[in-house]
Amino acid sequence: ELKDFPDDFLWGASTSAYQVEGAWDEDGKGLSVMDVGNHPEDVTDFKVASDHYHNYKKDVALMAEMGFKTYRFSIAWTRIIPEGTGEINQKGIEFYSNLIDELLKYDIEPLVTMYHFDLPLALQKKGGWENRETVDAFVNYAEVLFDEFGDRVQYWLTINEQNMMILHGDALGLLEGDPDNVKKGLYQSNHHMLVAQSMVFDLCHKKLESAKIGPAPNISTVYPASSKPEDVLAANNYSSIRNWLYLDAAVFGRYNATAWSFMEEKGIIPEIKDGDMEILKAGKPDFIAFNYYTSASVEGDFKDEKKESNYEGDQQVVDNEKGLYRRHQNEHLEKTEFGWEIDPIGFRTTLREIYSRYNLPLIVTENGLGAYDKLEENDKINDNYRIDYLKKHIKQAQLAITDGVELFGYCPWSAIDLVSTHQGINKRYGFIYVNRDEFDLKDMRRIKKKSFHWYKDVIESNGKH
Ligand code: BGP
Repeated sequence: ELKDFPDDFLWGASTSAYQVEGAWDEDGKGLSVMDVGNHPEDVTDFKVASDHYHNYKKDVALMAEMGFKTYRFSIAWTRIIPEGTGEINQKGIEFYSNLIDELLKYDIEPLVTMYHFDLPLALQKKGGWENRETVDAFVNYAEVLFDEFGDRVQYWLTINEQNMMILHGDALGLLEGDPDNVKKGLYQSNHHMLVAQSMVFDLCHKKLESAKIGPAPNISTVYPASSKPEDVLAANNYSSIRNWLYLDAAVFGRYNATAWSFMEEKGIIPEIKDGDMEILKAGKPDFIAFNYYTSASVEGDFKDEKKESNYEGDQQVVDNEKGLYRRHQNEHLEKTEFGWEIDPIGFRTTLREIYSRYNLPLIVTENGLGAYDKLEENDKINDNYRIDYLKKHIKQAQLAITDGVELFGYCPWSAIDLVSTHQGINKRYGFIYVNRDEFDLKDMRRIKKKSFHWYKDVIESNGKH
């Protein structure tokens, strides 16, 4: 028999600072790598975004109307500490303090990501995460957040999609320099992020008695293209390198053996300082947050070097790793307008895999469908495709709970329309429409989509819709 969602289940939705706030250079904010990234000519940058910075009260009121129990947002490091280290910007503190108070006014639990892709540019110029000093900068920044907001924030997330930053480092502003050394640099950055994260887990527990903290990678189950042993092995390779490398380090405090041997073979073992492995062991998360959009499929047949992969989407699948895995288009799945495969059952499998491996409570911090929504007459947006996607995933979440998975919250991407990481504002994810185009800001009006009303019913009925 189907189990219900727990009574105190955290229904909500997510955003990130650089994608939603705008006000990129206001009130003392420093520049982040996202402010200076190269954008394709037909895609908007993050300067104005959804102008949430000036509209947060209105936006939070709409979230409250949907009945949100939680709201997952990120804090822009560069609003708090414009140069990454050193001086603190009171105006930045004030903005997030007001946002948190506004949420609490409606009994919405703030779920705070400390760092969502937007590294301070000043730190990037000194080598970014490859530079060991960024570890201390991050721990110092986290301490400021705990001091300023720890009295009101119970749930913390360290780093958004660290695994995607490493696997797609070039796309996320993390990369510079000699391409031959790029991988080595990325895996060094990865090590530093893991160390920084564990130190912050530890710091959180020392400073804040009842707060809870966890990592927020993008995790998805990996399918072999067939039952051929080579394909199954390839899926195991990819899952180790894509998923478990990150969570094994965060939870068990050790490197995943398969991922380690991959790093050895590539000659990209990071420099590990004395005491680092002890740090990884000491800092433990209270829960695991993860983002899930789709599953991944790979094959392991490398005999025919010239054979093209059948893969044609642009979703979050890693480049081929010769001898280990090659991406594969899963012919059993439908795709979104943007070519991302839709796999609700894979969501249930992913939930089970994470829970049985780590035995920690789970929360979903992103899940959703990007589409070109159409604003029709009388301000209607009939985003039935989004409702359909979310409905199927919620159903699978409930099945996972029935399987015994301890899931305590669900935050789809995104609460409100915002600028996609690579594809601009017209790849929309929100329950709330923002009336602007890539280059025409129009009136920035907020309009409730059909999914807004649907999600309100879902929350009201605790998932029965
Ligand atoms: C995740 C990121 C988000 C968001 C989302 C959708 O990887 O954490 O920041 O961008 O993907 O991706 P996209 O914007 O590319 O459609």
